[in-house]
Amino acid sequence: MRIERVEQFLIDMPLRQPFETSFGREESIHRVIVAVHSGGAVGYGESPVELLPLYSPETAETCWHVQRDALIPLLLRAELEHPTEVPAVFRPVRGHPMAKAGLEAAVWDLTARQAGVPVSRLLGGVRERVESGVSIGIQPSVEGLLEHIDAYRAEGYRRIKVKIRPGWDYDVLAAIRKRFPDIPLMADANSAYTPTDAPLLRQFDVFELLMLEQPLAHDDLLDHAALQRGMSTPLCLDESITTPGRAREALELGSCRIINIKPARVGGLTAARAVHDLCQAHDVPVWCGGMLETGIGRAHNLAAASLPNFTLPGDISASDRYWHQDIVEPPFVLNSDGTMDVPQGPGIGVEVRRDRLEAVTVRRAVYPRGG
Ligand code: OSB
Ligand code: MG
Repeated sequence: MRIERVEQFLIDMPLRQPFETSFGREESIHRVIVAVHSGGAVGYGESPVELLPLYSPETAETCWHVQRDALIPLLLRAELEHPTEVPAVFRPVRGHPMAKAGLEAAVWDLTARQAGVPVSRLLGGVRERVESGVSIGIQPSVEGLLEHIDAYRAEGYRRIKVKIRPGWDYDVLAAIRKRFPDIPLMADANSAYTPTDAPLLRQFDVFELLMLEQPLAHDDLLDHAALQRGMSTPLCLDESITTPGRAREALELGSCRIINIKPARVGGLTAARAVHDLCQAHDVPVWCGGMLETGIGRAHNLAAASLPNFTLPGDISASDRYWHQDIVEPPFVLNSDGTMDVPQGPGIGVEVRRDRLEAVTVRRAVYPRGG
């Protein structure tokens, strides 16, 4: 297969509710959507980058630049048999996993559409439904947070994740446990603590959390290993796992007992599957994280989450938890049992509404083969 044309869209899409984490507050998402064309078919992918390098070192502008000047020229010269060959095409370019992941995702969608199979099947997925959890940002008040938890529980979400940071942590978790003693609960610090906070973090053990996600530095493995040795709560790494190699190091060091796999953070679905396989060999469960994706990235995340070792509920929530109107149709909905269907149609199994995509596009570029 030859990619004949690549389109890039920088979008700015308002969130229904602002999302606040230890690193900042977002009211709308800025990210790069790509479309790859071949033989009259089109595949879509999403790079869930942000405006500023606060979660990941990548940004919307670095993604745009690296795709335009480095990755798209490589893709437009390649001859591909299968999407798993894309990482080798991109190998000369160091880093920039999200920029790579968006393009690779589009090739997965295109290839699966041409073969008439879902991306999930092409990847080796085994599940037609995955368990959904929800990630709740930092709220103006504890009472407000408890109300959100109540509402999401009523909708059916199977696990609640709350964002924490210094000053919004122990007392908040204690209030949640008082109101909801038994719910599957976890906390995500997005690297807001340092090793000197270990005595406080160890106190979280009383809350019997499913896990504590990325308490320490975004690129650390050693301090997490030391913290894990002193805590009964399983640690889960998100930011620190940027490649399958980093996952191998974390598993060898004992830096965590669970890994949050975001396909975009590790460079794409091929790398996500490699991290999944490594964790499975180490008996370490994984779950699929999210980056407030549009329906395009959400569909690719669902395909990843259909792999067998994704045994914990993921941050793959319904479209209406994020958007007034998603850019795909049908939107993603939560089943009453708290699961979400993995689309079974060709490719990502949902249709991209070009009119809606264009309505949120703030910059567009087209790159023809040989152009
Ligand atoms: O740390 O998992 C994270 C959103 C943006 C950046 C980082 C994270 C998140 C979330 C939201 O937790 C997950 C989602 O609902 O997509
Ligand atoms: Mg996280």
